[in-house]
Amino acid sequence: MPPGHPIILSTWSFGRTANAAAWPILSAGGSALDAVEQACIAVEDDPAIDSVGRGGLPDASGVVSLDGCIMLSPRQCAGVCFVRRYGNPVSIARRVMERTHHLLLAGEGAEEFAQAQGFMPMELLTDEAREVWHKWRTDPAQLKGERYRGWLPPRNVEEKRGLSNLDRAAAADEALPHNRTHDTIGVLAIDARGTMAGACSTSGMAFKVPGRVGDSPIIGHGLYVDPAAGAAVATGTGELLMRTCGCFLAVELMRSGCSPPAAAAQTIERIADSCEILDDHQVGLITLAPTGEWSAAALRPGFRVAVRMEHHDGLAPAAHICTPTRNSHKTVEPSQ
Ligand code: SD4
Repeated sequence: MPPGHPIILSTWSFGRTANAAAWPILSAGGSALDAVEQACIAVEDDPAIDSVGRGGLPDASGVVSLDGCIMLSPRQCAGVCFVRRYGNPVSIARRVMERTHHLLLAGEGAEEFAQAQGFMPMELLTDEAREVWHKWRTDPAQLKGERYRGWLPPRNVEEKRGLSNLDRAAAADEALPHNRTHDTIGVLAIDARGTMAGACSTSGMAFKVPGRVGDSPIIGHGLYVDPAAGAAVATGTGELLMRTCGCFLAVELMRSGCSPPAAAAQTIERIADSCEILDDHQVGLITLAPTGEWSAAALRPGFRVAVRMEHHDGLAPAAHICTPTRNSHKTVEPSQ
């Protein structure tokens, strides 16, 4: 993107809220780093959004744990995971990036670091989220351990209660079963000076096994930014992205000459080739080149990207949806 023309891209319909919070920063000549942080904060701080920040649905034991990361370049990035007492993981991750030599802080250590940095602790579990968890916990199918396969959480529930807040045009697609749990806020931006940054934030899978951490706080899995090659951010079933180092793969494809549409499409096809894809799995991936060219791909229909730039503020569907016949995974028998 030529300097002077900022752009911000955020996952899902609530990405418009994120973009609206960040646009004043970008349009006033502010930094992409501030913009992506502010975009995530806007969604983290909305208790009505039950897949990010305070108000997120809890794990199987009823505890909310948050993950997030932020990235400017391989030298400037960090994440935090399994944060149970602070509501803005992306801001804590930014402090880890700016004030430590570490890349990832987890659990109690991340919380102690947040406290030392002056962040205010808060209760992340809202009454509404507790009620949804309680219903899940007492669901006969869950108690029998069949429908949810023991400890495996039911997928695709995270966005249910947020639907009333969604753009009406997108709501029908996003109500499809495979789109309902996949609501990480992932953001990529280029500022007026041409600097790229990215961030993502999530409460992860609803009713996950306590201790489960997904792709969103892990550099290279849920987010990757390399000013020399491009940036990618992802949402959806974290395990699929982690099995393939999804965002790193997308950026490496751009480094080796792929356009953003080709890099996004090839990454999604690789995921489908490498992993067992269940009916309600979803992955959405946004790719952005340093030139400002961007694209998105998804395993299934329904993924949308909120796009904001000068004279444009809208929602766009993924340009590429996974080829359906590709979902044939193979397992490898270990040698005796
Ligand atoms: C995760 N990718 O924890 C994140 C969150 C998400 O549907 O998108 N959930 O797997």
